[in-house]
Parts: sequence; structure tokens; C-alpha cells
Amino acid sequence: MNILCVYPEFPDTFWSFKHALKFVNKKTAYPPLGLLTVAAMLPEAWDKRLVDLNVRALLNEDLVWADVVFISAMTVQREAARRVIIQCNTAGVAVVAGGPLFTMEFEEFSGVEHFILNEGELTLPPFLADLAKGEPHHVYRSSEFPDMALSPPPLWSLLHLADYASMSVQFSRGCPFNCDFCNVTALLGRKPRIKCTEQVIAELDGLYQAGWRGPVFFVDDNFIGNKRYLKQALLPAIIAWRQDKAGFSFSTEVSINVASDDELIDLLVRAGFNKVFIGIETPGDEGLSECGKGQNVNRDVIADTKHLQRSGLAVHGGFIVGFDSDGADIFQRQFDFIQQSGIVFAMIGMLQAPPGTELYARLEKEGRLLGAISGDNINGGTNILPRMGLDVLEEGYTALFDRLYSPQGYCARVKTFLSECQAHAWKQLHATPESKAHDEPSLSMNGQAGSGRSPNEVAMMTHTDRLEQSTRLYCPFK
Ligand code: B12
Ligand code: SF4
Repeated sequence: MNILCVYPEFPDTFWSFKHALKFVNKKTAYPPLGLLTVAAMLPEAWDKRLVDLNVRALLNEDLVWADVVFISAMTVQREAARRVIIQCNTAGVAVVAGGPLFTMEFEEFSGVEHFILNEGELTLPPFLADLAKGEPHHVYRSSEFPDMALSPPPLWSLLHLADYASMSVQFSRGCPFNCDFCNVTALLGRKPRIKCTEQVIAELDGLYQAGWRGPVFFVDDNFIGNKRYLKQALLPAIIAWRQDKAGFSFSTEVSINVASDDELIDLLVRAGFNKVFIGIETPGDEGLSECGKGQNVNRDVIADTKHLQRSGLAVHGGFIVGFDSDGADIFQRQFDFIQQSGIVFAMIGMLQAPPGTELYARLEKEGRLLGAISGDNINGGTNILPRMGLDVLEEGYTALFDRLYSPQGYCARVKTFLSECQAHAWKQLHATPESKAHDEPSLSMNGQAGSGRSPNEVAMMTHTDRLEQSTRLYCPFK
């Protein structure tokens, strides 16, 4: 059987990095990890190929080769997924669909023979068994959450690695918190489920053997959901693994309580983590309490951020405007907060209510839903009627975004960040054993080889040099 895995194209969004990718000479940001994982669960005897439409077009000859197309997508790829399905239908190739888009709204799609919803580790085996018997059903779903021991190492061999800016590895699924706007818990549960250390190291080994040298994103909903295991097993193992492997750096998503745990921060940095994405959401406790983000309440998040930055972790932040408790001053407060924090990569969105969340249920009851979400949470749109009024939110949001991403606003954050992290110290924190032997201290803080400048030359660097360095640092893939 010939299985063609197809990943639809991302539209031009903040997260597609379409304009930034050319700076690093890559075609797309991250690999379609769901499809690579599912491909590894298929019978070994079947032939498998991948077409990632973010890398190249889906050609007729691909479809002539394929017996079945396996498609995966998130909501933001909705329209692109429809186009792929039509193309397959026209070519007469059967389509099997899975992933978050279809899990949440499969009823909206025609032209798909089989929907394998939720987590493939549970829903794919019964489909394969029924297929072998010649009686596959239309929909497979599960309300259970599988043990991560069932998740095989992704089939890296399907990728042309050089097209990607970063690779992805997943350690855990689920998040112990329960923010009302977030559908992670609805999709993946509140109990973090983890892979064992041996599984994670095997995936990293697989990447290393496939020739990857570069950034790896741990695509967990909250990497520190099980701190004990991280401290006792996984991070020490990654520290040991990295000893003789140059060129790897890691980033991930964590909750803000990481800032209170110096032992964990130290292990993360020693394991090669240099960036963490944190859902900070809003500067005021009212908004945080409203959305159930108790873990952020009563904290000095700016101090937390600076502590992480000085310790060697650049902080990327998620922010939201449009909570019921937000007054008209929220736009200025968010601006001041983000600028002071030195969070260069600030994802700011309007509050949206994805189906399946507590927020969706509440606003539906209150008659304040405007329809489906687009899947792009920073396109200046929303599916809710905010208390402050839609016009006020839209106008305030657009002005805030423009200010944050104006050259002045952006560079001011870069400077704040640089002054916090004390460039030399940061570079040393992230030096791999191998690079320590070769690098003199330099301002190149992105895990690449040092600049070779003497301390005097460094001191004489021009403002432009520094900006160039910081832009390289702030390429999200370095
Ligand atoms: C990494 C990641 C990203 C990466 C991109 C990854 C990529 N492929 O290019 C980045 C950071 C760019 C990103 C961006 C965004 N993301 Co995102 N992202 C994730 C994250 C954390 C991990 C995805 C992953 O690799 N998972 C690991 C694999 C193994 O899991 P999986 O893909 O779900 O696959 C499993 C099943 O779904 C199923 N399956 C999947 N595909 C298929 C196909 C077939 C045929 C079958 C049988 C089964 C199957 O089997 C797999 C094994 O169980 C998820 C959360 C999560 N834990 O999954 C959110 C998630 C996918 N993102 C989400 C969202 C909303 C976004 C953004 C809008 C921003 C935001 N608010 O987070 C943007 C939109 C993207 C854009 N370009 O505009 C939502 C999607 C919800 C939805 N309904 O689509 C998720 C689920 C998080 C959430 N909040 O709930 N994201
Ligand atoms: S901490 Fe993050 S992943 Fe967890 S529920 Fe809140 S927003 Fe979702």
C-alpha cells in the first residue's frame, strides 16, 4: 500500500514566519510531527511519502503514486485542507484525515473516507484492524488519553531536513492548569502524560543520526507539567546526551511557575534550553482570575521574566486583550508591560473562544458568540462579543500591535533584553562542551560559533553590529 502523508499550507500568519524564513534560508518552520508519528504507526511493509505543502506543491504524479492520502491539519489550515481534499477527490484517491482541525469539526468536511480523530495511538489501531478485515468505519474517536509509551519515534526519514528551520520532539501531552480560553485540556487532558527518558533520547538520537544539527522545539503544552521527572530523569539524561553533540539547542513552552524553581532553571539551561514560551496573557490579576489562570496571579511577572532572562532563558510571551475585566486602558498597560519585560517575541491576540472550552460554553450561554474561530489567534479578529465593544477592541488591538512591532518598539525591547541578559554571561551559559573549547566570549548568543572578536573589538562594536547580532538572536529559530 502506498501512503502519501500531506500537510496543507499555512496561510500568511504571525506563526507561519513566511517573511522571516528567508533570513535563515528555510522553506518552513516546523515539521508535521503528527503525520510523522502516525506514519511510524503504519505497517512497516507499506510505502510512505510526505508532501508538506509548506515546502512544495502537491503534484498529480504524487497522487498517481498514492493509494491513500493521510492528511493532518490545525484549524488555521482549514481552507488549505479543503483544497487538498478536493484535489484528492478529483484524482480519485481516498482520504484519511486526523489532527486537531478534524477532531474539532470533522462534520464540516465532505470528501473524506475515514476520520481518525483524537490521538492516533488509540484510534489508528482499530482502523487498521477493521481495514484488514475489509470493513473500516467512517469515524474513529476516543474519549481516552493514551499512555505515551504507545507513541513511536517519528519517521524522520520522510523529511528533507534542510527545508526546516527547526525540528520538533514531544515529551508530554496535557496540562495540569485549566485556563478557560485554552482547548489543550479539552483535547489532551489535565494530567500530563509523559514519554520515558529512553523514548525521548531515542528520538533525539534519531534526529542526530538523520543528520540534524540545529534547534529542536519540545512541542509540549507545558514542558514542566511533571517537574519531578524532569529533574530526576529527563534533564540529567539530556545533559549527558549533549556532551558529545554540538549544534543542538532546545526551546519549549512552560508555565510561569518555572521562575520560582532555580534548580529546574539551572537544569534546563545546562540541558541546552535557551528559549521558553510562556502564556503571560495580561498584566492585571483581574483578567487572570477571570480566565482561571491562577498560576499567574499574585506574581511579579516582570521580575520573573527578568530572572529567567538573566539565568539564560529568553522568554517568548503570549498576551491577550479583550477580557471582560479589561478597561480601555488595557492597551497602554499591555504595551508598557511588554516593553518593560524585554520580551521581544510577544504574541498578542484578541480573546477568542475555541469550541470545547469553558469560555465558549459561558459566552454561548450569554449570547456573545459570533461564530467559528479562524484558527489564527493574532489576525485582529475574534469570535466573541467583548464587553468593551468590538470596535474598541479592534481599534485598540491594531494600534497596540503596530506600536509593539514598530522598529522603535521592537528595538527598544531587544535593548532591554540585551541589558538584562548580560551578553557574555549568556553565551557562556549556553556553550556546549565542544564550543567552550573553541569559542572566545562574543556577543553571538545564538548557539552558533563565536565571532572571534577580541574583548576590545567587542567593546568597539557599533550600534548597527549590535542590532545585527540581536536580530540574529531574535530569529525564532536560533
Ligand atoms: C508545535 C505546535 C505549533 C507550531 C507549529 C507546528 C507545525 N506543525 O507546524 C507553531 C508554534 C508554529 C504553532 C502555531 C499555532 N498553533 Co499550534 N501547536 C503546537 C503544539 C504545541 C504541538 C503540535 C504537535 O506537534 N503535536 C505532537 C503531535 C504528535 O500531535 P498531533 O499533531 O496532534 O498528532 C496526533 C493526533 O492529532 C493524531 N493525528 C494528527 N494528524 C493526523 C493525521 C492522521 C491521518 C491521523 C490518522 C491521525 C492524526 O495522531 C497524532 C498522534 O497522536 C499543539 C498542541 C499539542 N500538544 O498538540 C498546538 C496546537 C496544534 N496549536 C494550536 C494553535 C491554536 C496554534 C496557533 C493558532 C497559535 C496558538 N494560539 O497556539 C498557531 C497557528 C499556526 C499558524 N501557522 O498560524 C492548537 C490547534 C487547535 C486547533 N483546533 O487547530 C493546538 C492544538 C494547541 C491548543 N491551543 O489547543 N503550533
Ligand atoms: S497553562 Fe497554557 S496549556 Fe495549560 S491550560 Fe493554560 S493556556 Fe492552556
